[in-house]
Amino acid sequence: MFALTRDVSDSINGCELTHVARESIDVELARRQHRAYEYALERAGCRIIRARPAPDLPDAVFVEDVAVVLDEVAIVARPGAPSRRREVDDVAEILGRSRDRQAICEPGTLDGGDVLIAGRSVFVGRSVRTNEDGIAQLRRIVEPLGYRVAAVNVRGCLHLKSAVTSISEHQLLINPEWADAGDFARFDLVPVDPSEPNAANILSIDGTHIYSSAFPRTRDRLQACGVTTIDLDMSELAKAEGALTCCSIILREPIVE
Ligand code: CIR
Repeated sequence: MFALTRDVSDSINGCELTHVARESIDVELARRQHRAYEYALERAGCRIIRARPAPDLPDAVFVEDVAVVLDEVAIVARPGAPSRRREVDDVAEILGRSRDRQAICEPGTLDGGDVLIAGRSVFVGRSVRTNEDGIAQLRRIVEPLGYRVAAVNVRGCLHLKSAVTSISEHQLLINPEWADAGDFARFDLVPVDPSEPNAANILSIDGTHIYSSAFPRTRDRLQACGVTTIDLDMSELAKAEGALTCCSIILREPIVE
């Protein structure tokens, strides 16, 4: 497996923020935390492929948002925040070397953080970043390939994957205040501890679960369900409103380097 990542940009203190107040980010500490994240990805069996650094693009580390990758096709996103649109070029170029590539076009907007893939189901959040046109374009690209797209509502957070992520094929971690549990009725749902609203983002790769050390109560809930986590301190990227899934794109097919 491969994980596409991108270094923390020098300009990260100019990042987009929607639901969190601006706090100073220690860039060097953010880089160390990001390296530890890459190391955890390696422990999970991924080979790291880094996109070229983009020092002038503050949010470039959050590669998840710029593409949605399925085995059959890479869909280049059109981020809802105009400041993030130039992030797509390098990542699209890398992905296009090894697979068919499609793109979300104006007037559609779509952030990869709003797309949760569970088997052949593709859940897309209607969020501040992803609009109906973006969802319709995604549907037109993936449904002919045998995927089923379900648009779901998200509230109170940035992206769908701030509210719900996969633990395994059958199990999701969810903040039911931010996404409706009824939209995910066929899954076993593990709700976050109510005192930890941001705790629903877990990065699960073939049975290895990478998680933030900021959410001990929810981690206890996960452990009670038999889910053991690799815990990382991601304090600096959390100040940029980023979580764990945001910092990589996981691919099963090789990338041509
Ligand atoms: C943004 O607002 O776009 C970035 N500061 C954070 C993006 C986090 N990405 C994600 O949740 N997928």
